[in-house]
Amino acid sequence: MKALIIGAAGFVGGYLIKELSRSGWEVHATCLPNEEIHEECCVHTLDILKKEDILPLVDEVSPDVVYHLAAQSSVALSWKRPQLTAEINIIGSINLLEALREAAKKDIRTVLIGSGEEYGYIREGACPLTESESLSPGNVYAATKACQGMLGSIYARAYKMDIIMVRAFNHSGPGQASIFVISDFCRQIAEIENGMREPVINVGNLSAKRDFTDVRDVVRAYRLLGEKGRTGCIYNVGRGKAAEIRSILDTALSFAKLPIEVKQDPGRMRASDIPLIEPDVSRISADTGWRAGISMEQTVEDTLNYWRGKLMSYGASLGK
Ligand code: A2R
Repeated sequence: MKALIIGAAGFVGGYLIKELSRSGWEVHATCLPNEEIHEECCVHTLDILKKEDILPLVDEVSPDVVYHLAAQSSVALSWKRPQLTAEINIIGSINLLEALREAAKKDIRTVLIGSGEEYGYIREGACPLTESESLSPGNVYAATKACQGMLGSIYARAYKMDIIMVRAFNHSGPGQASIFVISDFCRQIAEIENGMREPVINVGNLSAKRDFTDVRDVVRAYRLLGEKGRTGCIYNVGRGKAAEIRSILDTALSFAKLPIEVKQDPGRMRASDIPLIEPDVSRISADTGWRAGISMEQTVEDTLNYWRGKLMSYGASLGK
């Protein structure tokens, strides 16, 4: 099997390259001209807003499966730069779909990566959320991803294209930016252990329950969907068992090398925090056999060790 991963220089891309390569796939991956891809594969540069560049690349690589990861993926930035977010996530996706529609190879499977955020303001009692639950996006990023998914369904039906839509719930692991909660806790703990800050961890709402999956499980789901997913289908990807943020914090603190005080930071509280978000993952399980296998404890421990290593090499570079 030959894959073309669009937007592979981000958090998930490297893991997906490794997962596919390990499973014997030939992997081609794109990044923006100012980015780098460190995993072994055939690297191409591509900006999905330059629509004339996409078709020649697709025809040159002639992949069996295209994974579309390229996005403006920050919710916070989507409020500040709504036009940019819509341009990359909607127009960029249309550019890709149009190129795939015109590609010489007609049986390319496309996996569009969307988000659990698309469900948004969910009604009481809706969890676990099945893929048929209505979408009520609560931020600009989520709206653009819902739109991407709708476009995928439209192209699949209208042009008989082999397109699969994914709604990925929270995923985490070593290498993730510290704007995400597990990475944020782990980074703060590593900084405290390294003497870079007082032994106080700042936290937001600890009672919210969210569904966390290790990124290494998530990319395995993406591979299996590329191999066994049903054309035109939408798939939730998540553990299917939400955890209270408090329990994630407790797990992270249990790995800390010194006692740490917990401080609620009003700046980290969100006015409209939905108490529980949990997907139903029976569809992906039934169609591919996938289930999350890596425990939340393992994800937290590995992420903490990642930050410890990163701060150590940063310290070493400063001659500390
Ligand atoms: O924004 P940057 O400079 O970090 O680059 C991102 C890249 N990207 C683009 N690639 C091609 N053409 C564009 N016009 C364009 N704009 C941005 O897509 C970044 O390298 C990559 C997306 O990676 P992350 O933001 O790290 O997302 P992650 O966590 O790998 O998630 C993969 C997918 C995304 O569609 C998320 O929205 C979804 O999974 O949850």
